Amino acid sequence: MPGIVLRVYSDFIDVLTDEGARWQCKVTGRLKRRRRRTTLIAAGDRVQIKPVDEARREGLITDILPRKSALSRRRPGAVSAVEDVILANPDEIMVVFAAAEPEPDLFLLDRFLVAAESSEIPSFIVINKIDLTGEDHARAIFGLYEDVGYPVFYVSAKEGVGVEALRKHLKDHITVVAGPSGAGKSSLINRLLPGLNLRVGALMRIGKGKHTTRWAQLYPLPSGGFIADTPGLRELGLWDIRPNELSDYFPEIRALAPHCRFSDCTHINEPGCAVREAVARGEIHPHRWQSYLQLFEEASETLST
Ligand SMILES: Nc1nc2c(ncn2[C@@H]2O[C@H](COP(=O)(O)OP(=O)(O)OP(=O)(O)O)[C@@H](O)[C@H]2O)c(=O)[nH]1
Ligand SMILES: [Mg+2]
Ligand SMILES: [Zn+2]
Repeated sequence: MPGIVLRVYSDFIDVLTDEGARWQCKVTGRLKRRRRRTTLIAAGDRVQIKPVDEARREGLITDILPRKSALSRRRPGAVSAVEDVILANPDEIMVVFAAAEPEPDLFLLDRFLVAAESSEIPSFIVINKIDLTGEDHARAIFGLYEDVGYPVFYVSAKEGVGVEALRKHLKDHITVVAGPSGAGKSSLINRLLPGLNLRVGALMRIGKGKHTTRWAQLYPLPSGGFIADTPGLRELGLWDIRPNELSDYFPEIRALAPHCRFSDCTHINEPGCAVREAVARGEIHPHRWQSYLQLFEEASETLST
């Protein structure tokens, strides 16, 4: 029976079959022994299952289909480069950051956007907790992303502000909700899907490195499709990005690159670089330029491993 993985927790995998039944499954030993440099199975993966116990809806996963896309990072702490799949087969990425608590880390935000661009998955940004700062203050911080061309929604999960506009934006496909811990991802999903009652973190926990959401999990939307909650990430190492392709993943740099003198310009030190000229004229935001330089260096360093 074909189905989709709703969540993976330790050895158990919840699968929703295309017929709409929920099964608790394990993976066959044969699949586990496959050589791989990526996550064996992740929420969002398409699978084939066979029943083991019909009455208890327990089954075995006999095949994991190739992923058509993935939101991934480099597995933290791995000796050699290993892909850590956050969610398999997302159609869209909703990047959630808080206007405050935790303080916004724009470098981390750029990493999420670059991860999305490199996987060719459309993304949009949601700034939560505007009740703490006011919308104007939030726009002053994040408005630069609107200038780059990303849709930005300003919301408060706590007060329900902006949630309707967000709901209208969701399509009947898989939207993965990603961002730092404590940004309010689960709180927002609770607003979007009343009755779900996902666990949200206690305020006192923020900043102490505790994650409230422990597994990525898909939730069916009444309008069709799924929304996927994921655990908050503190770091997002680049996965499979070469330095010379990085400029493709910054839309405002990508747009100018054809005007550089050299077609393979990396915009670091080549003469006749249209990108650096735009930086000098203030047409590329200084923060985004710093981010580009930092990620370029990181991509150059990890190239060899
Ligand atoms: N003031 C305010 N607090 C919020 C808002 N949304 C969420 N919070 C609080 O922020 C804290 C974290 O919320 P969560 O929804 O658990 O955050 P998360 O992004 O799911 O965190 P992880 O699961 O750890 O990744 C909780 O104490 C929420 O009550 C908001 O709009 N305004
Ligand atoms: Mg959560
Ligand atoms: Zn250039």
